[in-house]
Amino acid sequence: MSKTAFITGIAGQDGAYLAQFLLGKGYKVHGLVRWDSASEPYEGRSRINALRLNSQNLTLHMGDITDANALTALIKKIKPNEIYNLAALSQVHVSFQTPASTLDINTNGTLNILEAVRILGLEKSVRIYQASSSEMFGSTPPPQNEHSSMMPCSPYGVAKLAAYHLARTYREAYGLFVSNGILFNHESPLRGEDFVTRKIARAVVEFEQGRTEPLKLGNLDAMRDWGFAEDFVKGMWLMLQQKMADDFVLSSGEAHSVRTFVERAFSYIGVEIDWQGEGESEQGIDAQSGRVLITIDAQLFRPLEVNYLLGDASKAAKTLGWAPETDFETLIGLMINEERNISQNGSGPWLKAG
Ligand code: G4F
Repeated sequence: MSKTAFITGIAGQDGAYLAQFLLGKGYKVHGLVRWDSASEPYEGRSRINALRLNSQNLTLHMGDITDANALTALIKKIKPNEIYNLAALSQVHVSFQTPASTLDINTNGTLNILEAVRILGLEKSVRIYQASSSEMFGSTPPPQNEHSSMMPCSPYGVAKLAAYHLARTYREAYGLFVSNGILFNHESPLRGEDFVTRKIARAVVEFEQGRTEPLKLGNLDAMRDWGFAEDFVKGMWLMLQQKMADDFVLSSGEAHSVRTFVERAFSYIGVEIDWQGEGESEQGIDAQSGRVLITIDAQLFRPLEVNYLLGDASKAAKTLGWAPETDFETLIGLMINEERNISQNGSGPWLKAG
């Protein structure tokens, strides 16, 4: 008999790829969609539309991760074998402006899932994936793995760390099968437009098509371990296929600065960037034409920054047999190519027919 999965945050990048992956495995997939994710012109809508076209086995439910009663009722009705808790406020910079709602969504939202499973007595029949984050490591020096200290530097990181500990506590106290996936940055053409990789990929294509206004960026020197989201959702699923629940880092194992991402993305369209000036006056110039392509906007800096993330996913490799399949250069190329498709056709062939 086919398995049933419930994905909170199905309208997001990871939710869309995970739904596609699980549908391809014959799962019945139920997804929780926040009311404003389902309305135009929110970008999540296009991800959902793409999915809807593909399967009868997908059911979307309007709801909210912060509504404990409704969530409990929904889980009781769906009777999932697996729950993937991906719903979150995921923009780190926004979490500084909305710290209380970040904790409500990212921490209490997770608690609502754990409590629902416990209250409904589903401890033995449901497996839970909790979307933890490398932001929890914060200022801990690289490389980071499951044993590294957690020193978060944002309300987002703090909220995710509390959720991580709640998951571990429910695992030990009540025997819930709940695994934390500690995921380093993972990108794709489905990434929200205010994350730095998508912002850069989009701007590069716009420059290719005649954009004149420089791209404004913040901290160019932050180091991130960027992988491809589609590779990572397989790791989420693998975590729930193990005998025991556990916690796993998923990462590409390579770190690059934002500056390097910019350089490689422009180099993909044949433009070499020459950096001039310092601090807030620094500019990225087209080495050939002398045109200013990048400027710095102080407003895009965060009150506190995570400087260096580099994951060590050797535990996932050994235990899950998981490895990233898409390298940094390939990721940049596929993001730019899809951005070209989006600008020409209005949408890209992000999701394969499944
Ligand atoms: O793309 P970002 O906004 O991603 P960030 O903050 O690393 O968080 C992402 O990865 C986490 C996993 O480590 C997730 F948990 C989280 O939900 C999210 O998916 O920023 C990446 C870096 C930062 O250092 C930021 O300061 O890029 C720097 N940056 C420079 N200019 C910028 C910009 N970030 C954004 N969003 N926009 C800019 O203009």
